[in-house]
Amino acid sequence: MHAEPQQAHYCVPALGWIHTPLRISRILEKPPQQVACICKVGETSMSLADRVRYPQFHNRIMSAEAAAALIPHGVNVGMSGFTGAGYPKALPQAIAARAKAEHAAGKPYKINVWTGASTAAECDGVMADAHALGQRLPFNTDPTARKAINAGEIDFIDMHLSHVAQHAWFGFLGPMSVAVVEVLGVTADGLLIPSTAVGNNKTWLEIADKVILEVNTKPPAKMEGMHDIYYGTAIPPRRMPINMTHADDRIGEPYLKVDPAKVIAIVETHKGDRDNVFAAPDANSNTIASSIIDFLAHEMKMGRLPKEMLPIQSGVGNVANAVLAGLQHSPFENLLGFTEVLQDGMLELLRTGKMSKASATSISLGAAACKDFEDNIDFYRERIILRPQEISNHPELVRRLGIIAMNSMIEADIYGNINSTHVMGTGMMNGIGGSGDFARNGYLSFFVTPSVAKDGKVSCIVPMCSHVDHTEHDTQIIVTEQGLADLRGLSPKQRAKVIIDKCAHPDYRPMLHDYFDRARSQGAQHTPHILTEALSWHQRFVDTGDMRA
Ligand code: 0RQ
Repeated sequence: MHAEPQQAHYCVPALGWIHTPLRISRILEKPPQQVACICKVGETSMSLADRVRYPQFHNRIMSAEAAAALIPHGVNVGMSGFTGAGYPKALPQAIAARAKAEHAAGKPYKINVWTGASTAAECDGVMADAHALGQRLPFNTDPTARKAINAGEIDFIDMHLSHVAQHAWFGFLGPMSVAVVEVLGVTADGLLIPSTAVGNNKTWLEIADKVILEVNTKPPAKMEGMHDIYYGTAIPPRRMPINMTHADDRIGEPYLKVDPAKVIAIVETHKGDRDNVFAAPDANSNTIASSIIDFLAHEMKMGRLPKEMLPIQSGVGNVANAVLAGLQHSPFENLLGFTEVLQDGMLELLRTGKMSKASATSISLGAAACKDFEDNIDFYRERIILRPQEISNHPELVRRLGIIAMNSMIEADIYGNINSTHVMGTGMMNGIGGSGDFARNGYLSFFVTPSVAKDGKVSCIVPMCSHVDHTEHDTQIIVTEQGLADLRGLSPKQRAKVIIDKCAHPDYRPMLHDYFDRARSQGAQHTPHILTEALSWHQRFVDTGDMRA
């Protein structure tokens, strides 16, 4: 890349085709020596040449810095990425560097970033650290970005993941200037081979004015064929039913499409996804997992769950992973996954044959599972289907297929309302993610949590949730290490008794009974509350650091 500036041949497509570094240096306001490192037409590494088989794109290959220079201040940028997989790895760092340089020069530089779901430190983290993020949607797990969100610096919009693509299409979110999408390669026909996450990439490629492709040469090229990109979605009133009746149906095409004229830059990366480290399941997670599996077996015995079992959705986190690990030793066979994120636990079920096929929008693995996936890609390509998140999380499909939904929560109240997102009612944790898509529409919907947090100073069963993501109408079964509360067919007062007795920690059970008993002696009696006291437990934690009286 360090060719002589005078003889090299450079391109910055958005600025028109340019042949001298001097001209580029004027436009980008960088010295010619730096521009010499930016880009050179037709220069590709061997692996990149293998991956970008569409010759028309070769003269758009450039460095991440040059590509970042093409993204103006203040615009909406769609990025790939879903749960630490398939996010761009080079552009965000270049955008962060550019933001820092602009800020040092007294100029503003922020962009609004829309993704599929969470990314990683090298994406959200670096951009948040450089104060480069204005608005961010729909989900975030990065601690630096979370801090900026809770400091009020980033305008975070917490959305159901199935809503994002259609709201963008409806025009609710405004125009998208640039899409930055990680792909594994480009076919000779100009089709894009999707990466480890599909997320909202299809939509971003369709609605963005300009497209920057990050071609990642690290994930196995043999993932080609694993994806199923459905192009049949339309917006009302022309929407048609989605013709899928089994979780493992393929209804689309293996490639993403892009209008080649929109592609302004191709950037090479060679980097794995975020390493998703899972703690070995602890005693609480194992107890919760056993309760769920026993419950499912009982439901099958009672004829309320079909013998062939229904497809499983599992949220993120250690408890979710422990449930999947527990299924390994369950009596169920030929399981199907219909989920958004495929994590280590589900990969293991596929590996052992306990699960026959899994449908998701993202593969998010720890290092050992990632190696297994890469080493045995031919085996997994036949068993994993990666779809756009508007399909993996589609309420129509979740309801038709009869998904068993299992998601973690922050707290539940005695009536079964669920808070998945806010700590003490005000601080954003990660976002609602896909939990609402599955919880409301699933055949069975579980919410799980340890009964206490913060060394027992916080009860995860409270009189009233400090924020509600899933209402009592969407919650069927709550599970903690203390037990399982089956709320189906119960009135609010019946639910309160079951939740307190089965799920609350013994330290808090008498306090909850006391609250409920006193609430039942005043006010209306459908959903009894003492309004002046309902959030007093949270206030006590804020004031004293302990919810216990
Ligand atoms: O805080 O990290 O400071 O120790 O919350 O808690 O127990 O480690 O649980 O990692 O499974 O996450 C709901 C956040 C659970 C997650 C949530 C504190 C606790 C700890 C994490 P520390 P745990 P998990 C699929 C579906 C919403 C999205 C979703 C989530 C931290 O599962 O984001 O379901 N779900 N998506 O100490 C105060 C309480 C608390 C509490 C726990 N009651 N009050 N703090 N914590 N309970 C994926 C996608 O959609 C992409």
